[in-house]
Amino acid sequence: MSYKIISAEEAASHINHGDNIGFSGFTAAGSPKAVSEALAKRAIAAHEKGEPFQVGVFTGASTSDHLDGALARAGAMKFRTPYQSNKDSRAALNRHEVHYYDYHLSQLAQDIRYGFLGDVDVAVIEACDVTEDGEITLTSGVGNTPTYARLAKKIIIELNSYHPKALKGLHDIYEPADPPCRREIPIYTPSDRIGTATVKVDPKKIVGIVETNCSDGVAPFTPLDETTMKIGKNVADFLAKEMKEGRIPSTFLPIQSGVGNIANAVLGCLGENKDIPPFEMYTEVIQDSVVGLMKEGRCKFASGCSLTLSDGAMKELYDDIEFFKDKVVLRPQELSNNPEMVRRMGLITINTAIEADIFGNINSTHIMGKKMMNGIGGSGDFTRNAYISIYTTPSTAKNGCISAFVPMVSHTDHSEHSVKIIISEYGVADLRGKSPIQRAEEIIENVVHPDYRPLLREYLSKTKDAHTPICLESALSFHQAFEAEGDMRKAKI
Ligand code: 0RQ
Repeated sequence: MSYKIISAEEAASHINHGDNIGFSGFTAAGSPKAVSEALAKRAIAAHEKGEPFQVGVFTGASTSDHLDGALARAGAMKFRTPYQSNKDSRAALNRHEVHYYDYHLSQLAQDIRYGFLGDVDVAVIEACDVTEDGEITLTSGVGNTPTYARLAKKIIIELNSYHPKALKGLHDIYEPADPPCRREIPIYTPSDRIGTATVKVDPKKIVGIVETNCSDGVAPFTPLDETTMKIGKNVADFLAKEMKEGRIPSTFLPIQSGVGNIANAVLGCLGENKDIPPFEMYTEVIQDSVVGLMKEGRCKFASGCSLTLSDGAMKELYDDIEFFKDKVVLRPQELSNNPEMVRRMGLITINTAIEADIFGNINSTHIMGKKMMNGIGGSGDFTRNAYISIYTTPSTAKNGCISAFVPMVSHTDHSEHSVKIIISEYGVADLRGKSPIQRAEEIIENVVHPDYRPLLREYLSKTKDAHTPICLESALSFHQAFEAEGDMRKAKI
């Protein structure tokens, strides 16, 4: 190969203060690991000399501590988009040290192409292979890489030998044309392939290759607790009943499932419920549970943006790559989360809320309306366009001192007009076709923790002659009680 093999430090020296960098990957999967660490060291050295050094960071979604953590601790980020979940970057953006643009994952690539967010100066791309003519085979996550690679003035490749070259053929790389020339994206079922196996770039833009051998380091799931299992079972029972009663076709519909323990439990429960036929997924993150479900024949196909798998699950998949290769496709997030496909294929979408209000508005992002947790991620892409949009949440947090169901959400990500079903460990609130007062009664009686039902009934009874009976004086009383006394049960309605 005629590309120059360089150290991570030399690679970082190609990046200048003020540059915008597009990083490959989606979650820890496929995110660069070495160049970001070297860049953080470069920033620290510059700061010690009294020189400024900060870059703009575009990613697919969250990354790993090698990227968000290292750059946040070094004070090396001036700007960050579209989603993060690292504790140090979360702290930095809540302190306004990093300006965070929390944005729908499906839309970022096109907004960057439209020129809304400035240039992409450098793309840093994790690959398992690259050819002389600039064909890059990505690793476990795609994210926005095709757009970053095409727009960047310079490209740095992290060639990660942890991932086998046999991954070639797993990816489906495609960028839609921009308006006014855009046509429909011709994906009609989760397994349709419409693009190329590799990201093609001008080889002259590749300034060097950094060799690594490093897993994505995704943590395995914690053992499931009783609450999580009940939520999973409630989701599976609800979907089986919908199918039995003819509101979901007997062939079932593709599933989108969010990240985290609850999402993992929900998938496990769907797999176990034999009233639900073997299903397909059209989702963004393919998690550990999917590997087992595929081996058992319960999940027939998964289209996603990343294989966000713990090392153990990744080994299972890589050891049997030929079995999985015709059952998995990895696409750019512009396609895995595209509203056009979500609506066309009729996705059943399942995401987790931080809190919901009794009228069905959802807060996915802000703690007590102020502090950013992670970001909206793909939840908005999916919820608005779903066949059935489901939100799951435990009914309480922090030993019962926080109710997940409040009079008014302290921040709105998904409105009452898009949310169809809410599920907690207590049951299912079906909001379809219901007025605000009917939705409030459905939520209070079916999913709220019994400790909080009397308070919410009292709140609802306070305002008469109003289509949406909110009470301005006590709409945020649950949050005020938590901030003042550490317990929402002390709310004054
Ligand atoms: O706190 O970590 O201190 O224990 O919030 O809560 O219940 O463990 O839930 O890890 O699944 O995260 C919405 C953040 C849920 C996530 C959110 C506290 C709670 C705990 C985490 P601790 P859980 P999860 C596809 C779709 C947006 C993006 C999205 C998310 C911590 O699912 O980021 O949907 N979603 N993407 O104790 C104060 C409340 C609270 C609360 C929970 N009401 N007030 N704290 N907590 N409720 C994926 C992608 O887009 C990549």
